Amino acid sequence: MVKTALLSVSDKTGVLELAQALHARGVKLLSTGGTAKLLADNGLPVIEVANHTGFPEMLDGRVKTLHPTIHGGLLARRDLPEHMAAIAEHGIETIDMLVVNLYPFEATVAKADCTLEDAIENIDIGGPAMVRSAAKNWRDVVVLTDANQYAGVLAELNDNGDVSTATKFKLSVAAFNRISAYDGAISNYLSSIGDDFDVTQRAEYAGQANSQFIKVQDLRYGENSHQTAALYRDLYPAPGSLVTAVQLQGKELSYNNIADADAAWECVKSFDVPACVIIKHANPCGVAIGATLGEAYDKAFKTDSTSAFGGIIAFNGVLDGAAAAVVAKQFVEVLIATDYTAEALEVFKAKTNVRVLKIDMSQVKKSGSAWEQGRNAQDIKRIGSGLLIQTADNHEMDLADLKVVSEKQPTAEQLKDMLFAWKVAKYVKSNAIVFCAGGMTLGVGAGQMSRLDSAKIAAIKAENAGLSLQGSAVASDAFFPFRDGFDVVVDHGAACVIQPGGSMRDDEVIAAANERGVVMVLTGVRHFRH
Ligand code: 93A
Repeated sequence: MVKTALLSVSDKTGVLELAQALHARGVKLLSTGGTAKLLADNGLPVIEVANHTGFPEMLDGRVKTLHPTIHGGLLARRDLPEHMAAIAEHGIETIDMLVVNLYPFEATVAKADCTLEDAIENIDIGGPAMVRSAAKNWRDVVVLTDANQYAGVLAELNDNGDVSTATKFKLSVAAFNRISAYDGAISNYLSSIGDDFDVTQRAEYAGQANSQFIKVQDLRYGENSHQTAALYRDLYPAPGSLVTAVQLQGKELSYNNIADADAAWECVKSFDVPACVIIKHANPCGVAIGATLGEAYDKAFKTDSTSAFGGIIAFNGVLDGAAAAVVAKQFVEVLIATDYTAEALEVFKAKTNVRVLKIDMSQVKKSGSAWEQGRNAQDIKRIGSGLLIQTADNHEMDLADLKVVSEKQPTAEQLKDMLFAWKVAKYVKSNAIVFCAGGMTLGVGAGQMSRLDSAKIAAIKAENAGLSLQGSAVASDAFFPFRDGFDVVVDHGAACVIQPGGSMRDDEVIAAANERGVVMVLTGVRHFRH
């Protein structure tokens, strides 16, 4: 039987109605300052915790409920005579229901102007302590930690005069889950600050050290229609990341749309000149840079116009009406840009299915003219009953690290082409072979188990698109284990090759470059992507 309830909530939603219903059932109400005031102002007979314990609230409210009279009342096991005798000896009454929601720590640190002091003051101590006491003693105490639980518990009380053991256990589990999430948020926030405790702006730590996720939405299904799925985002998403996108129009995003949109966006935002990336099945099927986004799109589309059908297209700038009109000629699933002109939006209005996403980059720091990548971003992959976690592949090529290992030196134009190809290869699933020239992809070989096959496929795709590979640049995401893959790309016209190096047979591969009069540049870093 619920005879006494203690209510102490920061979020007062629904608490008055709950207290009224409890009072109507003859339940004695105990409460803390703000909550007690709300109940008293609405005519409910409520006993302030300070009066109940005989100990005043102190230290600006930091000590309110941290008192043996409260915790004894919550923790005493009703089935143990020694427990009941002990509390009786100290004049402690049992508390059968606890209604608590915590200081809004998560909401506080999510504010852009949150200071460390704000965050610290919003770490609830007394609330979680009571929740833990009640949840530990779950057979005897009903613990409510979310306004969504009130109606169900009241209905059960009204129907049966008590709350079932099964419900009490569920509520206890929910209570410990809440405390765990709350402590996780505190630990994440503080960890992300590191040594930099003078930090005041949330943006300073956004995107770092995240291990807590918030559900954004359920998705209609997963990769296939028999799979269920949902989208979660980091508690503190990095500004300019895909999860910060605003959908301006179009059908609901699917699981595959989101995965591909992320691949497109991550690739396109790595360029510091107007660029366009077209993605199909997680791989770029066209990437190009140009004087304008429209030009970049034209070139990207030419790489593989067959695969581009139904693609996900991303731009690293504001899309204007002229470019939008050209893009709208093809079947596009998802469009991403930093913004759109009114004319561009008008073009897509008629195409109501096209999902148009806008990603605000105004909060993203720049190094030179390029957007900075999120610091310490994590890459997480689920495996059977486990996780693989790594720092994201944010390695940026430093020109000084490039080593020309061939006798032939690259021209300025070849160097540009190779660096472009290298940038693209980073976003192509391994084994990746990418032919490029003039700031556009010519053939992309992706996701093959052998580098040799990726090389052949990249060449076939260029041929299918009617693109010449004569004098082209090739990037390979990892070293050539044998000279065979290298020979294939040169057979098809490659004049310069950029690759990490590091193979046991580097000498053989470099000798092949010299034999065939091709430029070879080593990066010393590989970009596997699985
Ligand atoms: O400052 S506390 O950590 N110390 C306490 O003893 C304490 N007791 C309850 N925070 C404490 N609370 C929290 O106060 C509750 O978790 C709840 O979020 C809030 C309700 O305060 P009020 O009723 O004054 O609005």
